[in-house]
Amino acid sequence: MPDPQIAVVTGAGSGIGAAVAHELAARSWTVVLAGRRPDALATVAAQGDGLPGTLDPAPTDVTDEAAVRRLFDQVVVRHGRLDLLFNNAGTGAPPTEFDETPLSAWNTVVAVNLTGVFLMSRAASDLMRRNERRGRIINICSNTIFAGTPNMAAYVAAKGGVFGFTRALATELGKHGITVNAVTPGLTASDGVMASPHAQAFGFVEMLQAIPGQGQPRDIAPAVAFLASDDARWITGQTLNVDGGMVRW
Ligand code: 4PL
Repeated sequence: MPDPQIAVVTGAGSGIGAAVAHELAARSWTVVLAGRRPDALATVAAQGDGLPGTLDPAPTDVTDEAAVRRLFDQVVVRHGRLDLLFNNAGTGAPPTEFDETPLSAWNTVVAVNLTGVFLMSRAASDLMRRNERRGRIINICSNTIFAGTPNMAAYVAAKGGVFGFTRALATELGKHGITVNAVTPGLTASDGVMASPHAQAFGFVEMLQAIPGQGQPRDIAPAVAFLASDDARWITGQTLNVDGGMVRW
């Protein structure tokens, strides 16, 4: 058996993060589950029992620089290297017109969705370079950056930042054998969305989709697994829209 490939997945305690962790474990990856809630990470690990790969919980807040450093120290000690960083952790805010968005909500949304991606990518690329292995970074963005979806300006702005950061990082890291790509899901029936007022928006987005139905985390995971695979080795700086055809651009 070849050595397993090692991934870090953020926001792994629920939704798209959990689905991607299971998809990678089904493909025999070792997946470090990063997230804030130890109980949720333990549940995701238990649900993956019986898959050929390994699920290794590592409680982490991606906005905390010291916690991010500890996470990658742990990756080195336990697994010795890193092949994939999947930046999935994200948060929304209650739907609000932009001029009624409190600064505190704006700052939280930017911290988790954008600054977290910066902190995680910086630490991960250090490790990928040091090990002189090819590496992959995949960022979860959102189709709202194309639609300009109303009443979520902080989120659209932060995800637009992720879109730009993906291109900038791809340019800088290509020479180190690291590809950087993004996936833009549409509204997805994840735990986070279903617990929020955004769950009310499915009727609207389904009206715009080419394919009827509600996007599920399992509909997003295979696209991420493809970008993580060697089949995607010549793809970098790209953004793949996975939304049932709501946005065509
Ligand atoms: C179309 O990523 O893609 C609402 C909330 N509507 O978070 C999203 C759409 C939301 C979306 C999203």
